[in-house]
Amino acid sequence: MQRDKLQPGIVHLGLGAFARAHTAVFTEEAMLASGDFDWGIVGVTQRSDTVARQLSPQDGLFTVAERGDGAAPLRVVASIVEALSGRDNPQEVVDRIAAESTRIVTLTITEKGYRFDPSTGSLNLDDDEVQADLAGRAPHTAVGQITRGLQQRARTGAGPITVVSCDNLPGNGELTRTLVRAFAAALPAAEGEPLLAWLGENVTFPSTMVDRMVPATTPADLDDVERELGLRDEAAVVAEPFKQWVIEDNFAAGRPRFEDAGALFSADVAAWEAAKLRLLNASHSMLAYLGLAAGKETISEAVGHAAFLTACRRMMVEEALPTITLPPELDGEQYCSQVLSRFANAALGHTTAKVGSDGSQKLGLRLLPTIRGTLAAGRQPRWAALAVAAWMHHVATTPVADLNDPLATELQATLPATRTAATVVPALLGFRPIFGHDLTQHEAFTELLLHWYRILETDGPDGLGNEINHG
Ligand code: CS2
Repeated sequence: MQRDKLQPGIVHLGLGAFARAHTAVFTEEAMLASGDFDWGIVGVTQRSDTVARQLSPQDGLFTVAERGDGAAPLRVVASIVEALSGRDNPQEVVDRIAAESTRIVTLTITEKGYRFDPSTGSLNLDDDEVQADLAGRAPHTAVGQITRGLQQRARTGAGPITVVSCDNLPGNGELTRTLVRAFAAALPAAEGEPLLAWLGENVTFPSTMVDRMVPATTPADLDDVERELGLRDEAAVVAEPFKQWVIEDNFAAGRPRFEDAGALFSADVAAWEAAKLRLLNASHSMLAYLGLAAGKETISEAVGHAAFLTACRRMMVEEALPTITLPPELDGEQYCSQVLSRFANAALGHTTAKVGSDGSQKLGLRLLPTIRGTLAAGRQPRWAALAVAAWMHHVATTPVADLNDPLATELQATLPATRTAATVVPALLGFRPIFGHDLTQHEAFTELLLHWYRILETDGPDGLGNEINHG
């Protein structure tokens, strides 16, 4: 890539390992294949400045090291033209979004970064950070940064722009649009009303489905890359060879030719996203919590446990597949087998702790739709209930300081001092931000949770293995 040709055109919020191994790679490939170099990325870190500090002295360059069968040689990616710490330069982030040259904002901020209230599906206006952004400080939340950036664009006449969510959320484009509009609507009317009108005319929010397994980079990964590359790269990332991006083609101000990089443009992103969340992400979470209960450090070790593999496959085939409509291009059985073999990639080192983090934000999107759909069809969501019971066990047996979840304190506060199936299951099932109101009413579902939880607490993973194999 001739970097002097590269012009900034994209602001990316959330510069974690996933963004570097996915979005930045697709963007670079699209620019190389098409010769249109107007899509350099200004990357913004959200909560911590680490990645900005690692990338800046390297001029934004970093290595992607694929791990597993079919891995390509090391690759140095050059599509990031600048890395900014959003925490330390909040006004700069607004200015970059508002710059005339910026035509796309992409986001990988994880589920919790959206600060939405699952009970209303809209912005959590009680959130302290959201309130502080609304009160007029240089914004710290992603939704605040985007909305203030768009507001400045509207004022300066910088023109239309597209906001692209790349997180694992159903209808992520529509959700982002709802949150941005909710932020604008919560501003004083004299500011909010003209902004809402401008948004309607000038900003699109296509939905996307993103897929690539990208673990957190470890010091050992950096040493391996150094040996292979002959240079120390503090911002290197490791990833599986597979990558996929399905995008709704609804861009307000042009876009890179992502199709030249292998992305698929589709009018049916919702079906792709449902398939991915309820097959891949749901079983990922299941393996993470079963794996944590059995002392397995990585997803590949967890899926290597024969009974866990069976439970996972049966959840996908017997419960998730019958409750979704697949996009016509996708063969369900083949997709499930491919997902399981991707999980088995031992070279990736994807940890159960990482995938098991933020369960309160993930369960409702990945597992509960399958449970609700199966119950509505008059069947027992036996396997999905096992995944939820394993999550409950994880929450109830992990000290609050070690529970990696934005709602760790609230979850622990709902739990009684004596923790057995009979106390933990109803307490956690009554936790409304995750389970809402309907699921507590389902006796059959509660029974399934109690059944699995009892086995986990009394017989441990071996007993669980027997029960799964005979189930
Ligand atoms: C994982 C995902 O950490 C998690 O919750 O399930 O990050 C998963 O690796 C990606 O969605 C794969 O595309």
